[in-house]
Amino acid sequence: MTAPTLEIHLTDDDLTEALRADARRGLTATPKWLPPKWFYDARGSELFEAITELPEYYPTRTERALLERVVGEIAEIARAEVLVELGAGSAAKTRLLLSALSAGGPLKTYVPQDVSESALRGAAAEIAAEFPGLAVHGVVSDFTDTLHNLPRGGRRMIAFLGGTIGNLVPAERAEFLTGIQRVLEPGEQLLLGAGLVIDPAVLVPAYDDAAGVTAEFNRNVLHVLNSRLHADFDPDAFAHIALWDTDNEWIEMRLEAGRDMTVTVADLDLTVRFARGEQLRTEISAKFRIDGLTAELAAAGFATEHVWTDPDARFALILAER
Ligand code: AVJ
Repeated sequence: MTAPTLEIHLTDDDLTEALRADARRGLTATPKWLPPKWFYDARGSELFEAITELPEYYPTRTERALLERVVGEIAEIARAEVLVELGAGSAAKTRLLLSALSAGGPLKTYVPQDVSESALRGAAAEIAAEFPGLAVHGVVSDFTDTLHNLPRGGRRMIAFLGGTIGNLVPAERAEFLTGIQRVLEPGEQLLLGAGLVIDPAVLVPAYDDAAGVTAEFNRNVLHVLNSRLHADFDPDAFAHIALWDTDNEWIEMRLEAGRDMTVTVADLDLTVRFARGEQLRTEISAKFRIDGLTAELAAAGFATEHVWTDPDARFALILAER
């Protein structure tokens, strides 16, 4: 086995700098908001892993079962030499893809990308040990602006799984998909996992579980502000809210202030006032209709080759070609 290599385009200082900018912008806006990527420090990543095991949170297990069922077909159509996985994290679903793509296929290289160096280091080492014939080259970067750092050479498939595309608003999605289209050569592919619009009675509990794990995950963004920017939020004074926005067809998570409060973000020299009942938006998680998503892909220069869905039509895997 060859030892995995790691390329770092994003340092801890870069992350702090980006959080400073996002916090200043979001906390001084009306209404207040924060981007969802700041949930994921070590504790937030653990809480997310716990969410994926909740009875109410269907997306992860649905996508995994679907991937298990169709991964052979994907490998046959894709015939990729390089698998690039955006937001690879712990690379849990990747094994399925790697096994299928390397079984008799031309796969030579795996390129996991993530913002978390520690998650990536661990995952890259494990994968390299499990797939001795594979070159593993990790990239620590922010997927929204570091696509140009992805290695070239060899027929590539970029996988973006888990439904994370739903964290982007339509304009951001267009920019993101166009960015991917630009780094790909004609004939190279994108494998996209996306949650579908379903009954809100199933959807909403997935983001508002009975055990309160999602609530704790939501409040974790305040813990991140406290530790990274020396803010003095009292996270427990905020209530978790998850609602289905029928017009935009997305889940919106918010944190609602339980009382009037004045919060200081020391590293920003910023004082933020919350009125009792005021809500801070922390995430959107858009759900899609197949037609809408293939249209968005087409607008970004992708031709949809194949769409697979689970039996309940809750989740889709889409293979699209540049
Ligand atoms: C990791 C972005 C796919 O939107 O479903 C889980 C994050 N938020 N519960 C999602 C999340 C609340 C998740 N993604």
